[in-house]
Amino acid sequence: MAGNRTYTMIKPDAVANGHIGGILDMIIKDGFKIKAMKYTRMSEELAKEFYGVHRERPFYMDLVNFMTSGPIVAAILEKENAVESFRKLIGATNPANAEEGTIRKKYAESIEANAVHGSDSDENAKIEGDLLFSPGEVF
Ligand code: FUP
Repeated sequence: MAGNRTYTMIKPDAVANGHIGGILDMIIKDGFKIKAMKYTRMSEELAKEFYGVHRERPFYMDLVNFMTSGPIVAAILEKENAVESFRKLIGATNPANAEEGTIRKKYAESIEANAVHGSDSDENAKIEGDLLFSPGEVF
């Protein structure tokens, strides 16, 4: 059975460009409830761990540098079938391929500066949420 939680980040590009409000509005209007949220900046250590699966990829250090370049909004979201539903709302990784009406189509600049993160499985949603939030910060 699909889980009901996912993990997201509004990335440094979208924060710097003033899109926190616009993106949260799209998320809430799509029916997601906020279970946890914080305005923070990833340390290099945290970003390396978070994106550890991409360690061997050529874009890994650029990605780590980008994700630590400024503040982000991190959140745990709840909705039925949350992971799949949220991936649909954010659109393709590369905004050039993102469908109309998706967050990345509206707000992303490039494949790296792509405005938002969304977990790709229930398992990763749990791992990622636990990296950014302690149990007492989830409501
Ligand atoms: P997504 O799950 O849509 O965030 O995409 P991936 O897990 O494939 O990639 C994770 C992040 O790596 C993306 F958000 C952006 C970055 N990335 C690049 O910078 N270059 C690439 O060629 C692919 C991904």
